[in-house]
Amino acid sequence: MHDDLTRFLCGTCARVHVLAQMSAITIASLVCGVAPPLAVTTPATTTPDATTTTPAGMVWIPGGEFMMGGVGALARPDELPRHRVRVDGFWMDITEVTNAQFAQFANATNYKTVAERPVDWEELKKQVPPGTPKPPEEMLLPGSLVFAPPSITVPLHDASQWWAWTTGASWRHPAGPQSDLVGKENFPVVQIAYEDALAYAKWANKRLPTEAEWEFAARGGLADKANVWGDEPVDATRCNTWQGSFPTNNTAQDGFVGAAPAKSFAANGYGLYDMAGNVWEWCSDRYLIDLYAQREFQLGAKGVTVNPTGPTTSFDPRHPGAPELRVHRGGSFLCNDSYCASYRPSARMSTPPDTSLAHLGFRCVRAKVDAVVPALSATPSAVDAESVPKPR
Ligand SMILES: [Ca+2]
Repeated sequence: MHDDLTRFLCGTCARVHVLAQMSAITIASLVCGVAPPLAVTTPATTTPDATTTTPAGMVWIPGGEFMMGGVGALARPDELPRHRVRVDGFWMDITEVTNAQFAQFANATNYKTVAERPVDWEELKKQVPPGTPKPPEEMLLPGSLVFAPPSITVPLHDASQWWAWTTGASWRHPAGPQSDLVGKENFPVVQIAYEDALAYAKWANKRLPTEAEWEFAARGGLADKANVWGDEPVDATRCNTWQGSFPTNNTAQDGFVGAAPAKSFAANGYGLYDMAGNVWEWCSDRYLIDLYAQREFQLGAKGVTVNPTGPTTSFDPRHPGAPELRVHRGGSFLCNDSYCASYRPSARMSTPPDTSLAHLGFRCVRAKVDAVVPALSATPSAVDAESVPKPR
């Protein structure tokens, strides 16, 4: 019966998410050599006050202008065209939010994550074809999607081969009810839905980064580089990804079959850890696959998008039934160049806000002016191009 629910959920949520990963290599092959000319990241536009105390566990990311979008042959269509974006400075968590940090929040608030609640059929049925019958109650028990690698080679177009809906999976039991967090206090929290991340951020007097802020920070002050460390290709010393043949053989050459503890690999130029690989990180923006093309169409090739907060609608043809999709960035321990190179700072991915996954977490930011955390309703600025119609 769980297979049936897996199809329900995969058909609406995780399946497209993973299909997007898998299709990366195919899509990337279509865009070789089309990246615009290189540009230079400009100096900071804002700085923290001299009297401002650095928040614990955060680092100041100087604002500036940069070329947002994919560099090199692995860039996918949704990362293009590269275009000018300016962001103000902000504080950012040095690491992904850890299990220990999320436990502080959960213990203080008694918050229950989406995965710890029964599946809401009224919400789910909005994402499945009309007339889809309601699953049996036992299939709507709390749970989440767990990576369950097959023992034999499977076609990479069918993500249901390695994602399994698992009753009892949650951030407390990320690999299913038999798993726990003992000894993993410093690992990134996963099985976090978008609304869970928002709830934590509000409690912490922080917010999620916009995807522009996230990409600016991930680049670490390096302009026009394919990776957060430069143009050198990924290898097992750089970050936590998948080595071996996905999804059957994980050689863990980098030392980690699954997630790695925070700070297991070198920080980027801004002192941020795991901006490449390890676990995906939610951003605040809605996902729109051709957002960058629409920005260029509206502002021209030399136009500057300032502090973009994302479009007002979301759309991803890989996920046509989803009423809403949110962006996540950074890739994960499941990224492999055979189908996905999303450890790159420009890589974008979409997932419905009610979906949690075994490789999806987050980190937070705090702007200098965030004395009170603003609502994350994604209000476009006057000069950005985010209020664009849904493409057809
Ligand atoms: Ca690994």
